[in-house]
Amino acid sequence: VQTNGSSDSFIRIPEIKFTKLFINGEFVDSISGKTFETIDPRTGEVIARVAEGDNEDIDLAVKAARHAFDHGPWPRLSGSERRRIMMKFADLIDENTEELAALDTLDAGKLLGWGKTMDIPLSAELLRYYAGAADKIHGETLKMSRELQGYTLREPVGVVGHITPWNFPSNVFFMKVSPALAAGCTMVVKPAEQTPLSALYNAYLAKQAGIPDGVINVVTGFGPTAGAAICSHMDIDQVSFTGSTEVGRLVMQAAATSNLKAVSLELGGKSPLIIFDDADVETAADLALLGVLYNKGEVCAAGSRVFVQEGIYDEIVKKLAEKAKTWTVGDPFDPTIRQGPQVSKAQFEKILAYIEHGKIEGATLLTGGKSCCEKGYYIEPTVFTNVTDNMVIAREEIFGPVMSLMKFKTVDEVIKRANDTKYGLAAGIVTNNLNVANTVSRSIRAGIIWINCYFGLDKDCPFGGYKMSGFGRDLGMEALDKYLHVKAVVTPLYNSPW
Ligand code: TXE
Repeated sequence: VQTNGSSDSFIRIPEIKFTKLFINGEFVDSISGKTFETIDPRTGEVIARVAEGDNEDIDLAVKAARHAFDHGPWPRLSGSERRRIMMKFADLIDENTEELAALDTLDAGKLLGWGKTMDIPLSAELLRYYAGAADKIHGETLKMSRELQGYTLREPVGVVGHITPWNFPSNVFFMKVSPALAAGCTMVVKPAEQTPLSALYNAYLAKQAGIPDGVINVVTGFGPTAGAAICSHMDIDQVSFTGSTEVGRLVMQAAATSNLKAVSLELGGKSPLIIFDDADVETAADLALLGVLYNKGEVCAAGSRVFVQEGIYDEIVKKLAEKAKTWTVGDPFDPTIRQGPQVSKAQFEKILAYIEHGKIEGATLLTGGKSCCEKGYYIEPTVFTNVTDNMVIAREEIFGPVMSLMKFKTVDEVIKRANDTKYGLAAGIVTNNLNVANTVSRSIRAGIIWINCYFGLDKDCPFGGYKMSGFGRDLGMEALDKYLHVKAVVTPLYNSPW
């Protein structure tokens, strides 16, 4: 592991322009006047204090969104008008790429280089992708079997609550906001308390683009207060949540005991990457490291369980050890660094506790295994070998740069073991054997399968889970459906009495 803390010349800290709630087109203080600290994970120091929204602020934001939905222009505009405004919004995201990427680097410890070339451009592309669909939302003519004629309309579901996590603050914001905008919904967004800054900046850009007041409201604050208020609100029609499985359960409970609002959940994972004997060792090792170290392992689809077939196992172990040593950890503003700090002290400590657990359970530490750098929440890329299926590090989502390596013999065996998890978000397969790739991809119960790649994801590719990884899809045209009701309209065909 190479660390870097020496030169500050590459760091350009962005100015923090927006720290208040964004309700009905205005930046306002929280009703209580309370604020909370957002922390720089590179140092543990405070970046800024941000307005702390609670029940009453959510209520105000919902009233604004409801008014904008029931009486405002947004749902009534033609699809092409909505498209035009969303395209403008996307252009503004592009123009502010530097600033937005730097905010996520500061708030979440994400690599600035990746933010500028991947996260923020994808955010703009998400807006454009769904903008392109805004004028193509239509129903179908029904083939009725009796003497009736019928057709369907697709109408916006109404006021949507989006609750987002801290690992991809910009991308998840736009994965949810863009299709909801295209559908004609209005919304309240509650970003994660660890990373509130880019969401507020996005709200500002939305206004500049001409999104009418009340359509996008952003209430920063904590989960058990502001987040819970969204889930139990009687006037929110749908909630779209990305976060932990534990909180996903609370979201459903609150929806069930309030107004039965529709729910979609994108939750955790413990995804398998399966490397077969015929794989190229170099490529497979690179994929395995990327799968678990990308975004410092803070990825719901991380390939954290790596199954390697026995014939290639020793070579892969050797290669992983070599490659992990060259993986640089340090300041995420530095373009030469590959891994920044974990998002928060809580996550940092949680990951280190899992690493200790792995050692106690008897797994062998191949690389890493401890924190690094003088300050901040940095952890070495950590690879455990000799992991067994029932160890805690093989079963629970660690959400950090920690790989569990396991050996297998046959295709049937690895399918069974890969599926032996409560999660079902993603899986990777490395092989040149088409039959094996086809058999395994159809047998794994997960929402996305990557063959000879990992994180092959784009705006057009539906993303979501099986089992306790949740339900409903973000991305792709499937995500648009989430924000649309289907209404059937029926008339008699020949003046019949009914
Ligand atoms: O998640 P939370 P945390 C997993 C990952 C991580 C663990 C804990 O394993 O280590 O979850 O992270 C809001 N009602 N993922 O504690 O709490 C919260 O404010 C309504 C996987 O940060 O689930 C934030 O906006 N909302 C994941 C969002 O939920 C509530 C991404 C996520 O936070 C709430 C993040 C409540 N009662 C963590 N309590 C993924 N799927 O990518 C919290 N929130």
